[in-house]
Amino acid sequence: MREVVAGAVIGDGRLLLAQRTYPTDVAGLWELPGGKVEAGETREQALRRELGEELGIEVRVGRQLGDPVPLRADLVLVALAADLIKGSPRPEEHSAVRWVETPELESMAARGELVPADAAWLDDLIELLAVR
Ligand code: 523
Repeated sequence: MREVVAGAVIGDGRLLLAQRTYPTDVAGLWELPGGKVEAGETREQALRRELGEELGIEVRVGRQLGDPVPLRADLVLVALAADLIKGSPRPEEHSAVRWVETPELESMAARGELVPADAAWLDDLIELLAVR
């Protein structure tokens, strides 16, 4: 079983979303940025590496957010809360990034603009934003 780790990155009280470019079924939709955990890495190390490579940011990784979401028989997606500590996200592998507050997140979810797996965490994300 492989894991994909996704970061619920908070900066200035807002949540970071990144727009996917592939695969075609989710291209154009918005996700919590992250990627696959490599052999020998912890989830935290994988998330810090992916956010550095994809967006050029440094984060402090916190607790697991919500429940893991099965992607395929051999792949599961796990979200971790994180705080931006350094840098300003520049999309290297995404088409765009944006920082959102709860109302915008809710409208995006209602319009079906979130990657389906990530949409399962909507309530957890709203709760995370409420305590920041
Ligand atoms: N998701 C997903 N939500 C989400 C992420 C980061 C990933 O549903 N927030 C899915 C999309 C892909 C799979 O997880 O089906 C792998 O994510 P990807 O492509 O971001 O991971 P990489 O970059 O490590 O993997 P490859 O480029 O595919 O090697």
